[in-house]
Amino acid sequence: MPTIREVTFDLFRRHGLTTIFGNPGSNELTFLDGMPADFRYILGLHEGVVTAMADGYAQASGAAVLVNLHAAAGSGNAMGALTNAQNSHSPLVITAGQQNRKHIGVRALLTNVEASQLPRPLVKWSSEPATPDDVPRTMAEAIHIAYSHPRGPVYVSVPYDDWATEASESSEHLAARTVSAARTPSVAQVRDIVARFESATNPVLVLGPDVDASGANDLSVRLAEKLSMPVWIAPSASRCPFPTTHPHFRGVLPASISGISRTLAGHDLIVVVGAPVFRYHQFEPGALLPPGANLVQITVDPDEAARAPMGDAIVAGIVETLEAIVELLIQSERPAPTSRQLPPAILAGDAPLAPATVFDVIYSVAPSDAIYVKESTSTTAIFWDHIHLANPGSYFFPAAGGLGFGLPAAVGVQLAVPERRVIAIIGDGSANYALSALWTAAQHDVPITVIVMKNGTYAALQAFADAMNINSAPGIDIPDMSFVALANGYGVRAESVTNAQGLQRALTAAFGQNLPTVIEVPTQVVNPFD
Ligand code: TZD
Ligand code: CA
Repeated sequence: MPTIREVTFDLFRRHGLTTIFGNPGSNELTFLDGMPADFRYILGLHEGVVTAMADGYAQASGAAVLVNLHAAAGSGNAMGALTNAQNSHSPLVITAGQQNRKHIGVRALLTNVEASQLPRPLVKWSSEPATPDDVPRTMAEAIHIAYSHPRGPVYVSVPYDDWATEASESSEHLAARTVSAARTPSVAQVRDIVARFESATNPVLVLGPDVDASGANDLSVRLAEKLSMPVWIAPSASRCPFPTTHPHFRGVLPASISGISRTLAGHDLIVVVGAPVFRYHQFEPGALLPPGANLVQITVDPDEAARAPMGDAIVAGIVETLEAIVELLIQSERPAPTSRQLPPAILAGDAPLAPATVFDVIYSVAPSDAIYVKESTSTTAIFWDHIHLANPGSYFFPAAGGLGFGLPAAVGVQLAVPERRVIAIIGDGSANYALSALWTAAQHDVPITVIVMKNGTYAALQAFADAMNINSAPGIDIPDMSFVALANGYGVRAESVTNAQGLQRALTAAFGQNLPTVIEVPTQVVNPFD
């Protein structure tokens, strides 16, 4: 009989899980020893980096991916990154090594005490198989749970002495199994929402990250056009679900209760697709909805549906639901929304540059299908006015706001989508939470272009402090860093630019070759609430 290890690798292979993002320890070596040649191992130097790389890879590829972490301390290091992966419904199949079964009870060094409890509540499901011969079945269960909607990270702890055990005959069925679920809404659900749309006089569409994750971007365009509706992106956007070049596009909703009801005033029907209602951030209480408005949410996540404080919800597949609605709707006679006014592009200036100028310069030289991974917190609103995204899968931002996502996620996205250029726009604060991702990029020649927005401070925190009347909090400025020296230390080419022309030249050079590049840009401090 084959070993448990052989059966498990075969299971992974049958599910297309042949890329492993990992950081090893002694407990993981028996699993990794003699890894089959058709698997590739991407080493990250910290488990937060490993997990965020895998998150970017999973989101950009639309498929599950394997993560191999060290036991307790290693898994603990991944928790921040798991907050984002959980919120983005990323199917990460995380395996962690465990001490020898005979050594767990005495808590030998590197034991994962109560291993299945450790990653909760940030994983959908976690387990440590009760017996060695249940490892392959548990791993199959993990894969099916990660893929069932709403997708999400799962965690399996395996004692290192299990892998060499002989597999039982019953494991032969595992690799061939499939699990599928119906995701089509009922006829009554579809008729109800179509009737609501048809009786509304001024409906509006609000789209969230799961529209992009489901590949329903084009369907959203058809829905918006059929009803001549304006389109907003749901607050705290972590993906771009709608072409921002489309005349119906209005922008990203503010992330506060009163900000949303103010922005959507005048609409009598708000239809939210693929987002929680709502991912608020700054606490600005007020009416949950504008006067006279009703809300309907279409989501893949029953939890998102249940916890919303207002409106009705339908839990079903996004593509399936939008297809059924678009099919039944008749074309509205309302005049179509016209394009919003955008600020003119400014391609000149000296350092410190305005963030708007940095984005104008990037947009003027970047390929039109570039993918942006963004983690520069004070410049998000400016980004949406200056960088225009026409294609699905073009934007990724930490889904739970946990910093340390951007740099490693850019590496993961680029590995998943080698045919498109990945541009990472990262704050000087954010870069430090996962800087060692640069080393992985250098080792694998992952050709990401990283723009570090160096304003010397945690600008978003300063803005919050101002808004909350806090004027003497420590720990907000971060001066005296050289990202050229830091990047060089990890083997990545880097330069600092002093004006818009220099930025343009540096970007053109970066896009002309197939290696990672870091471009440090001194930037002006901006207030994201202005
Ligand atoms: N730690 C983690 C893991 N996630 C967080 N969100 C924070 C701390 C708190 N935080 C924010 O929410 S924004 C921010 C911090 C520290 C400042 C980030 O600074 P930056 O960007 O330089 O990346 P800006 O544009 O200067 O704000
Ligand atoms: Ca900063």
